[in-house]
Amino acid sequence: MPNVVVLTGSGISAESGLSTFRGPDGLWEGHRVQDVATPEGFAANPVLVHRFYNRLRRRLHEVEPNAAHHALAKLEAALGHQMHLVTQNIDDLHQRAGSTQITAMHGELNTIRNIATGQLLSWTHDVVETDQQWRPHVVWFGERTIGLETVAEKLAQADLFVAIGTSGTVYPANQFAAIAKAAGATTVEINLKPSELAFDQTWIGPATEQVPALVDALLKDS
Ligand code: BJW
Repeated sequence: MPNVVVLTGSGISAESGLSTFRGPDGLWEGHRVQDVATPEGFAANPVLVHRFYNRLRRRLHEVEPNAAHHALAKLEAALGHQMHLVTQNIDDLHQRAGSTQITAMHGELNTIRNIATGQLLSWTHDVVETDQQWRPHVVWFGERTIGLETVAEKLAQADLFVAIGTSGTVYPANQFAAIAKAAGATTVEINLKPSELAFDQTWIGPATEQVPALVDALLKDS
């Protein structure tokens, strides 16, 4: 059985109805990135930032995991601890599909963090817009990503690395394919169009078609 590391980005949730970040209908359309996705933006205007994330959090109640999320949960059920899922997404669709071995490296929309103490609280509804004690538990630009040590360990042991629905524009996730490759893994990308990163194989097409096909191929081989 191979050790598999899967990295997902917003493209895997697009067919569930959630916006990706970059592109014409991107999530940040109408907002400057520095206003809603940086600690400086939150310090300057917490009302705007809470309103932005409250709207995203509400949207989560309206969407469901798709065939790609379910296929990855099925792969984990077959491989157990030999599969690790690293997601850049802050939605909870992998968890709702049944994946459990997850590093949510950019945080989670359904968790808020106390700014003074660091305490985490599960939170599925609106935060009062004027609240300045609690912030979304998401990783903004310039902040340290979550669980990087675990990810580094998993990449070092990987036989197969698969990146799904990510543009590869954001550091440090855009380094993972090269790290896995250097450790001896085969690298595969699934995307509507190839990103600018180097992979051994590129599977072009929607995640809801390509991910179940890849998982079926892996399970047939193992
Ligand atoms: C489909 C599909 C379908 C569509 N099927 N595919 C210069 C200045 C300042 C900082 C930097 C700098 N240069 C580099 C940096 C570092 C910075 C960075 O990378 N910036 C670049 C953008 C320039 N990175 C950071 O700051 C990170 N932290 C860090 O480096 O810390 C260092 C540190 C160390 C020690 C102490 C302190 C610090 C943190 C990055 C945090 C990113 N956070 C965000 C926002 C989260 C909150 C929110 O939701 O608002 O995370 S940014 C945003 O981008 C989000 C995503 O997770 C991330 C990646 O985007 P993703 O998922 O790839 O989406 P898209 O839209 O780009 O791509 C979608 C893809 O899907 C496309 O390819 C489509 O084709 C595809 N697709 N439909 C298959 N159906």
